[in-house]
Amino acid sequence: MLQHELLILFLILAGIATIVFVYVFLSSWRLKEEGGGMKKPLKKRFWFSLILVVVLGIFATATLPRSPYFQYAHESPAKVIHVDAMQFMFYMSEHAIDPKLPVSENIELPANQMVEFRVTSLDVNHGFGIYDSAMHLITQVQAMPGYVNRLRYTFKKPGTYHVLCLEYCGMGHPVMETSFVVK
Ligand SMILES: [Cu+2]
Repeated sequence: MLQHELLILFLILAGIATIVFVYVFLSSWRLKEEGGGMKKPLKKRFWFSLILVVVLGIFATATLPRSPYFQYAHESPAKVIHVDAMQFMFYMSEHAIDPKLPVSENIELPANQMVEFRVTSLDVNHGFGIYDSAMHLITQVQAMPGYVNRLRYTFKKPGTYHVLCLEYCGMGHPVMETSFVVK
């Protein structure tokens, strides 16, 4: 919800900035007729910036709705998985994990339904990277002490998925991994 309000606030501020921009440009047009106004290289830069803004605007409008944040904003997950990273392993559970006595469970997730991982760390920064059975990275999020990062994803294919740490976290980093099953 907050994201939506921020987007509207951003659009309003961007609109105001555009109006000011156009006003300055038009008044420099007028100055030109009076012998002042923008110098040539400045005018070129203006057009370049304007085209850049329009192109980026079109790109953002076309791609932002497809980002997971917008796509899943109003959906609730079929399953929530808690993930606690710790040197040098991952704890995964369907229940909240006790940091003093972390316990892992075997995880089975439904295919074609959105699941949410709530990812945090019990010590240093780690990365929570999910790989498919062919070891292609499909999605990832940071595991940070003091923060819970939510990663929402819909698995299309059943199979075994692997989790690797994506942030160098110490000597045992290369062996920091786990896996779960999608049915
Ligand atoms: Cu690591």
